[in-house]
Amino acid sequence: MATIEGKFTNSSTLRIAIVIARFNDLISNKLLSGCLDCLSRHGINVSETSPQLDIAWVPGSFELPMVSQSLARNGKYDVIITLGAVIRGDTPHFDVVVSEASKGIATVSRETGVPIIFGVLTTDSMQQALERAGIKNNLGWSYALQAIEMGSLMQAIS
Ligand code: INI
Repeated sequence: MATIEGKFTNSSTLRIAIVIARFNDLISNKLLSGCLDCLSRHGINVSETSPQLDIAWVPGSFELPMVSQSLARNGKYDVIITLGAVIRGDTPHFDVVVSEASKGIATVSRETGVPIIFGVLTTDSMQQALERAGIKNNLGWSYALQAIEMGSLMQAIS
């Protein structure tokens, strides 16, 4: 029997892309800083000149799947992290944006074979979003951890 699982001890070999939405950037920037903190503490070079990390900015969460697809197809990355925030109270088309972002990201991930972490906060209010982006907990940190695990797991499988 083989046990196949991701590891957190050899992250310095992972090639990572972050795709991040500018919409609600008060929140997405906080998710990004939590994410970078976790990556850095796991030995990943997060400097401006890092050869293992690229960050792509898109207008909103709706655009996350398309840019993730382009990055996944170029074969350069072991894992992609998407970051964004869709807030129901401020968004009449909340359901459309969330549904397109989540379905699109899942589809791209399956079709390209590159794991893509769904780091889009979907909340009822700005208060809830703030709580999940740093006031109580920073989910950006968790998304980074999940990315390390999935990137490492896929390396182990292949
Ligand atoms: N994009 C978000 O990431 N969050 C939102 O809450 C949001 N709202 O409120 O509409 C949002 N809209 C922009 C959308 O993602 C696209 O960028 C836009 O429709 C252009 O395609």
